[in-house]
Amino acid sequence: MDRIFSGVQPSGNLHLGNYLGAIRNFVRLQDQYECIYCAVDMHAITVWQDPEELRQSTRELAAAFIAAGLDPKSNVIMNQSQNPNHAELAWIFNCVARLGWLNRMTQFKEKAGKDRENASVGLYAYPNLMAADILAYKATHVPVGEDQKQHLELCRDIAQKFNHDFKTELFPIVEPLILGPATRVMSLRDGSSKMSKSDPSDNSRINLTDGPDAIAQKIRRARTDSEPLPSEAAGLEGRAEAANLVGIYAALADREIADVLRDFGGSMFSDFKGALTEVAVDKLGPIGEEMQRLVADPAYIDSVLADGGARARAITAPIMAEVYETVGFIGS
Ligand code: AQP
Repeated sequence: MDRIFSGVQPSGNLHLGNYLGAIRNFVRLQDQYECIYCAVDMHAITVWQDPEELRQSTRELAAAFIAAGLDPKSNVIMNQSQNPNHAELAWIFNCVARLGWLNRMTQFKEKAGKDRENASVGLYAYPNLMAADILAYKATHVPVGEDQKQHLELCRDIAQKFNHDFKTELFPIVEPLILGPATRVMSLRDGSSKMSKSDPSDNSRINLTDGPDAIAQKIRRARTDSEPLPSEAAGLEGRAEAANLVGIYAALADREIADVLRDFGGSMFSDFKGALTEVAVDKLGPIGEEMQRLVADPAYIDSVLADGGARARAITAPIMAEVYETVGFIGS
């Protein structure tokens, strides 16, 4: 059976983009693949995290995985730091990846911003750790949102260079799985920027823990234009905010965009926003409630993560032994 690895950073404010771009697809893929789903806490600390909040966000993310429908028995659910093989392989990949490759990564440029000199080395080398996360398991498929495409291309380059340099076929060339009509959910306040955990405006995103009132208020306040909705997808061209809301509706209602526009073409946003609120509350409400129930039992969450960690280490140990042998290290 092919193997999936994917991760989400436990950096708080888990949102609708993380759900539609990643977590929901994890759930849909769990019956077709052997899956490892990870709260990537080592990625999270590439920017400052308060230790107690990191612990809390890690448990919240594990709760979101389970509340969204992932079975912790048939999938590995863990936090990244439970398995030191990720960091170990990342070091080897630091020696395989080229500076020029990392210099092209747009996410580093966006996150480091103008204060590049002050960014952590970890933030810069983040894609090498991401490649190690995936390849330590010889995972073949990685479900992600659109924004991670470039990092996955780098992961393929690293696998290819390692295999070439050491004359081996040790690492698979991974395939991204970018699925559904909402692979890049945009901010509710600005249709040109991605919905993101780190956006200072809470109104820019729908958090998975938002209750019905907060969801309704954020959708009501979501930026739109003054035109009615078009009847065909082509009419969304150049209307980023409208396209975003229609894409979110289609994803949550499990319908095609064309089909949604057949129903809502000609409607004003006030009507459409009412329908969007209904479907968002209907789909996200039960997940948020279940998350709250689960995080109230940290001992249970920690046991899921520890069990996942042990199973993860058992998968990567023989792969790391192969890597050591290939690279010329003595020991295991
Ligand atoms: N807006 C989005 N639309 C669709 N998918 C998204 N993802 C993130 N934002 C969107 C997908 O969620 C998964 C986990 O992302 P991450 O936690 O690794 O970090 P990120 O991509 O940097 O996400 P954020 O939420 O925007 O965090 P910050 O603000 O810290 O940068 C990935 O599969 C990602 O594609």
